[in-house]
Amino acid sequence: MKPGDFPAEVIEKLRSARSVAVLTGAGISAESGVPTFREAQTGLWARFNPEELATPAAFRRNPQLVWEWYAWRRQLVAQAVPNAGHRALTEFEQRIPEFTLITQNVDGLHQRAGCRRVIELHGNIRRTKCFEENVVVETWDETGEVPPRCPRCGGRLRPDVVWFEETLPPEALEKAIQAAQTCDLFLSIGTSTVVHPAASLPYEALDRGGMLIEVNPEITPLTGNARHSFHGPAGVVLPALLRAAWP
Ligand code: BV8
Repeated sequence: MKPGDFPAEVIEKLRSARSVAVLTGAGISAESGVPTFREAQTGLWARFNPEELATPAAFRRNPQLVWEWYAWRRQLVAQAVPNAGHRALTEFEQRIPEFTLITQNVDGLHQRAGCRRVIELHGNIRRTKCFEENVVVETWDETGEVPPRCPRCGGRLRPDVVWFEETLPPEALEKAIQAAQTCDLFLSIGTSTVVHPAASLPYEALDRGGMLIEVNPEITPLTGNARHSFHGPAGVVLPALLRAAWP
């Protein structure tokens, strides 16, 4: 995509916007080699659907299986580096007075790209917490037991992510809704917009007159509601949009 490919009203909106809110999903990390949620069911994990692995019930049923799935994803994230899409959003943050980045991703790549105002709606795979006490645990004895045990209560350890049927961190969700309701421009990037309550955020912006723009190679349930939908990879579209707005 070339800077000239963007409608003038989008460039004008970006340059004049006081407040911009962005929602990202797994698609923005795809070009960093982190499988999207749908793709995370490849190879030996193809036998499971995500909701089977990412729920408290799945962990109670087979804690070793769930821990190892997250250990596999954690090493993929550890090897990944932020891509041009992540870096472009960090530059947007530096040029827009009020910029809020809301992510469903648990990979921490936005922060590693230097983005400061990141709201993690679904937690972070690089943190670990106690399944019983629900508090983050920094260190534990590697006894070989999988999952390892909490050094305080002996409960099992789990990734500090939000599983299906678990409520989101109230403060993060409140801030995200606030940002969506008060933005001039809402960007939905690399998300299939099927998982709630994250998927309702673009509509919070729409309902209050915010301009909605989508970046996704595919059509999503949101596409029909977006003022503009740029069908390309985030790592290509976002740098081009940045150059178009601030040549
Ligand atoms: C809750 C962390 C209260 C863990 C995740 C209302 C209606 C229907 C259902 C519900 C509802 N409200 C609640 C529910 C239930 C459920 C839900 O939404 N279910 C869905 C499946 C219908 N929600 C919950 O359970 C939430 N909790 O509501 O608590 C409660 C309590 C008890 C009982 C009921 C409710 C918790 C949701 C959070 C779950 N945790 N992640 C982990 O990561 O392991 S969700 C996880 O999946 C991700 O975080 C993300 O949110 C989602 C995946 O979506 P995407 O990120 O969009 O990824 P996906 O692979 O789908 O798509 C990638 C997209 O990128 C594609 O469109 C593709 O085209 C595009 N793409 C690809 N390459 C690129 C690209 N785009 C740009 N550039 C590229 N290069």
